[in-house]
Amino acid sequence: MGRIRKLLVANRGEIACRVMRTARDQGIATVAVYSSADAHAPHVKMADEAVLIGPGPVGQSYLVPEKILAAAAETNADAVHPGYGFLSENAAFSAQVEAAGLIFVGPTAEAIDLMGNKAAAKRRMIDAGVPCVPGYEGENQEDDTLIGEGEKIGFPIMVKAAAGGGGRGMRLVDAADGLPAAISTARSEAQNAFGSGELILEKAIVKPRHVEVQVFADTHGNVIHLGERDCSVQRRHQKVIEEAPCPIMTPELRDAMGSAAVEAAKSINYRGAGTVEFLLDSSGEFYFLEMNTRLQVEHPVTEEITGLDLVAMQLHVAEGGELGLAQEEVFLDGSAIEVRLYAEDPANKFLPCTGLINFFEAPVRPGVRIDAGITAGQEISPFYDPMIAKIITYGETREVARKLMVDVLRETALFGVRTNRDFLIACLENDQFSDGEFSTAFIAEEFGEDGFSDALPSAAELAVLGVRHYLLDRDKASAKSLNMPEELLGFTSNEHLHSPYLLACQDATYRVVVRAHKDGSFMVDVDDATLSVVPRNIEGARAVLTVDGQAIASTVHLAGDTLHALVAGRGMTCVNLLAKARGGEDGSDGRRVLAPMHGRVVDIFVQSGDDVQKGDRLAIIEAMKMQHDILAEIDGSVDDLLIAVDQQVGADDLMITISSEDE
Ligand code: MV4
Repeated sequence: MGRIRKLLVANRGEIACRVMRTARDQGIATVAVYSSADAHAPHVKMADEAVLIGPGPVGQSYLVPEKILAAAAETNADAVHPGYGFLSENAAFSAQVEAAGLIFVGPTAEAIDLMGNKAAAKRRMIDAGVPCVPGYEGENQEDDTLIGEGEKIGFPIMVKAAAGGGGRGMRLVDAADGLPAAISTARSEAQNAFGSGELILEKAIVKPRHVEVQVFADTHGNVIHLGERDCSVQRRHQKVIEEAPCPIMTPELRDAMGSAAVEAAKSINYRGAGTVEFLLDSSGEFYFLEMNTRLQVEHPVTEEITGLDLVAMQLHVAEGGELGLAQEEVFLDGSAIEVRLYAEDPANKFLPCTGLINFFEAPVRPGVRIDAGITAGQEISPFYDPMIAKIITYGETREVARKLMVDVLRETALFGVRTNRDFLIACLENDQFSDGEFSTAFIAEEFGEDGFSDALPSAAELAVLGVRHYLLDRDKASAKSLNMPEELLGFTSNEHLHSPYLLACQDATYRVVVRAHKDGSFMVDVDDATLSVVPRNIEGARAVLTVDGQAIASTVHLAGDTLHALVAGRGMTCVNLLAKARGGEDGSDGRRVLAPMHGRVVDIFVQSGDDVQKGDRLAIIEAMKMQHDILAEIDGSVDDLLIAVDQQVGADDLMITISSEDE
């Protein structure tokens, strides 16, 4: 094994970017692989070279070892980092990479294979003296044997597929009479899902915490642990919030769990980064669950409290280097929390959402780290995981990190797809969470299984939405005509200008009337209430308005008819139904796409001859520091493209012509 000069990253999104960042820091050249759905993705832009490996579906691109190996050969890469997911825990892939004479930045095929089978892994752990949940993990899979063993264990029992993982193929059985049926359905499900019907049985631990230990091993026999992470806040086996250290950890328990994790890694001759998962019960007993043989999504919280770069350590160990860090030299300092920002709809059973991200701004300040693999202007496609970004905060204490996270999330404006942002804030502000007193049942118990609805907007928030709408309309009007009569701009001599809005917002409709005063303030009617609004500070997309004396921050982005807004830290989307009803008021009839205002073309997404559908984004114009999407109003095909990137356009300039099929 020698030095890595060129690293191929067999992944996409934030983890591909994360790995490349360290490689670049170390002077290692990087190769990205990408599917055609990811042609404009950040990981492709970030790499020194990029190889197209197939169409969007993972089965034809990121999951095909041959395509990755061909890309490595073509670019002369000498090492492959698998990231997480995809091929990262595929034993055959590790072997294939090595057979091709390349370094696999991960464990051997044997270690991956062994940990991929719960029965074999558990037998090995029991031999190594690692505490395991009492149960049955024998080779005899006869019904009578399993039922007899189940009765010995005592109920409730977990029936798990030996080849499963992460909660897939798992069943809880409360009493003896349910066991035979659970065994037969679990077996056939496991056979279908994993190609093996092998089962294990375990005593069920009630409301455990999920605590996992980060381990690291080199190829010289050195194995250390880097402390633990608490990942109990999960929804249907998908992690939502992770933190380090575990809030209820003691030095004694950490030593015991850490030593058990190190023994686990030693017993399988492990190398590289690994995670040993434990269940921790309410009495403080812990039990080995499984070992993940990859770098994990939540590794940043460990990096934050140890000050180590886990990817750098992976690369070093993969080159054959020694860890060079003894257990006594690992110090855990402070507290870190990570949340996973997903494109999903908490109000609709958390279903994943797809679509264009047209605005993404998160505050970057000391103690805040954002690992994102997507930028504004990019699509969340249906092919991949809906995780948009990981936000990590660090503080001297857990409470500092928690409060900082709430603030950061409140200020994170992400428009275009629904996200779990508000749900994350609700979790972080829940008393159980802030007390550190939670288990894997936290989300189900506190929020229910299938939904989380946003609160309805308050009158003050609606007043903000109304005024921001009004200001955008006024800017648009003034951009169209620089010598417009003052009264149209809202500065009438004595009469108030009266602008009615009908805002469809969070499933309800509100009548909001904005009356502009000549001193720049507003009176706003929201249904039956009247509020006074005074602009304090307006800077591009962001503004602070005082509503009846209370300062409210907001960030807005107008995409077509829809105003995406972050108001007082809450995300909301509203459509002005009156403007929608007026339609075509600006003279473009869909076939002739006119510039809505004076501005600069920052991006163009179509070429002559492209077919477009109503709603497709054609271009982006920037005016007054705000970006405006130009959307197709009709289905058709692009005839003329009269603009170029960076060109200035005037209001009502013809930019694009579209011919529709039914002409
Ligand atoms: C368990 C358990 C209770 N008792 N095993 C779920 C994911 C998979 N890695 C193992 N899982 C569990 N195994 C026994 N014997 C409870 C869970 C469990 C869980 C574990 C970790 C994190 C979240 C969880 C949510 C529900 C159930």
